[in-house]
Amino acid sequence: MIWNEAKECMSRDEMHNLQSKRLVKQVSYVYHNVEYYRKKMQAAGIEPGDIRGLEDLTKLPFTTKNDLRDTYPTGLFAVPRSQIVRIHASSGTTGKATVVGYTRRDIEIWSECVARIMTMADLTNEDTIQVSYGYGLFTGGLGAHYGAEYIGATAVPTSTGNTKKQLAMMCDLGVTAICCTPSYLMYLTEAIEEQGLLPKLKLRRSINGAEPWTEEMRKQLEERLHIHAHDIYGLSEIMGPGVAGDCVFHKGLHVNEDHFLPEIISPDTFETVDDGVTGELVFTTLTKEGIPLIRYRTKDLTSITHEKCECGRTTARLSRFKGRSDDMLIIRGVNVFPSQVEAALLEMGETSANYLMIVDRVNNLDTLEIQVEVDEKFFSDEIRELENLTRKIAHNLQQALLIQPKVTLVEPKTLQRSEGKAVRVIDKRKLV
Ligand code: DLL
Repeated sequence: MIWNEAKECMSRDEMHNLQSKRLVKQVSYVYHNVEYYRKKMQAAGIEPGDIRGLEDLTKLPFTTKNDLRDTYPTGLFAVPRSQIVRIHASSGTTGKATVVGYTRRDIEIWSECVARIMTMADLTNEDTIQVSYGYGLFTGGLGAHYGAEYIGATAVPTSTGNTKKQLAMMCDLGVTAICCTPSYLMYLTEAIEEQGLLPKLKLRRSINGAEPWTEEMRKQLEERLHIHAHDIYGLSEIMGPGVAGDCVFHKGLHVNEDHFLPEIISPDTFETVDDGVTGELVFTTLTKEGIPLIRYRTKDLTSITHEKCECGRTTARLSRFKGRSDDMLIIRGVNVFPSQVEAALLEMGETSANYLMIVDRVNNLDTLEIQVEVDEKFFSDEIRELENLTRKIAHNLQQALLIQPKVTLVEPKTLQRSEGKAVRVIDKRKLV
C-alpha cells in the first residue's frame, strides 16, 4: 500500500517542478516573515527574486543549530504565537534548548508524513501500534502517535520506561507494531525472551529510529522477535520523526521530498556530492509555516539515490545513517553535546572544566558516567563533603542534559591532558 501515490510516485520531472515551485514560495515566505533570515539573505546579497527554482538553491546560505541558538527561543518563527498550536524542543549545543513551533497545518502535514511511513511499513487501520517513544518536548511520542491515528490504527501511548507495563500492554492488547528506539526494542527483546512471552505476542512490525543503528541489529531484532523492523528518521528542527523511512524492501529511507528538500554536501568544501557518495545531509523545508528552515545542516552523514525503488515509489532514498559530523551523542534517545556538560560545570564554579564522559551500553541500555575534576579550592578529604558535591553536580548535570548521569569525582589534575583536541568522550558502545 502507498498512502499518497500522487506524491510518492510522481515522475522525477514532476517532483523537480513541484520542489522548484515550493522553494520559490518558501524563500519568499521566510524573507518576508523572519527578520533574521531577511538580514542573513541581505548580507549574502540575495533577494527572493534571485531564487527561481532548484537550480538557484546553492545561492542560499546554510542554517545551523547556532542560528537557532542565536534566536532562542522563537526568533525563527514565521507566524505570530496565536497561530502556533504546538511546541517541541531538543538539546542545543550549550545550555539552551532548540525550540520549534508548529501551526495547525504543520501538524497535519507531519501526521501525513508519519502516516506515509507507517503505510510503507505495511501498517493499516487494522493495526494496534504501541508508541514507546517519549511523549513530551521530544518529538518522538506525539509525532508517531498522530501518524498512527492518521492511518486509523489504534494507538497505545505507553511512552518510555516501565518495561513491565509495556510488556503487559503488548500481550494483553494484541499489539501488532511498536515504535521505539532500536536499543529499547533490543532491551524489550531480552525481557520477552527471559519471560517466555514470544508466543503471547501478536507483534509483526517495528518502526525504530531517533538514534543510529545497524543492518545487523535490524536482522537480529527481526529474527528474535519474528517481525519486520523498519527505520524511521527525523529531527526536531525539520519536523520530528517522519522526514524519511524505509519500505518493505529496506533499500534506503524514502524522503518525504515534496515537503523536505534534501541535499548531500561535503562537510569540508560544502559542495554538493554525487549520488552514492557519503556526505552531510542538508534539508530545506518546502511547506513549513511555523519554523521554515533554509538549507539546514543536519550534521548527519549519509548518501542519497534518486533511482526508483522496487516498491514503486520514486522519492529519493537515503542510505542507513553512518554517524554525525559533529560531536553530538545520542544516549537513550536523548541528544547530548559535550559542550552542555562543560557549560553546566563552569556555571557551578566548584569544578574545573575538565571532565570525561564515558558512554557504554549495558544490557542494551545506554549508560553515562561523567568523571569530573574538582577545583583544587573545593577539593576536600571529607567523604561527606565530597558526597554532597557529587550529588549537587549530578543534579545540575541532570537538569542540563535531561538524563541521569553517574558522576564520579576525581582529584585535581588527574584527567589526562591532551596536546591537541581534548578527549572528552569515550564511547564504548557497540551497535550490535
Ligand atoms: O530523534 C526525531 C525522531 C523521533 C526520529 C523518533 C525517529 C524516531 P531529535 O531528538 O531532534 O529528533 O534528534 C535528531 O537523531 O539528527 C540524527 O542524528 C538522529 N536520528 C534520528 N533518527 C535516526 C535514524 C528525533 N533513523 C537526530 N538513524 C538526528 C540514525 C537518527 N540517526
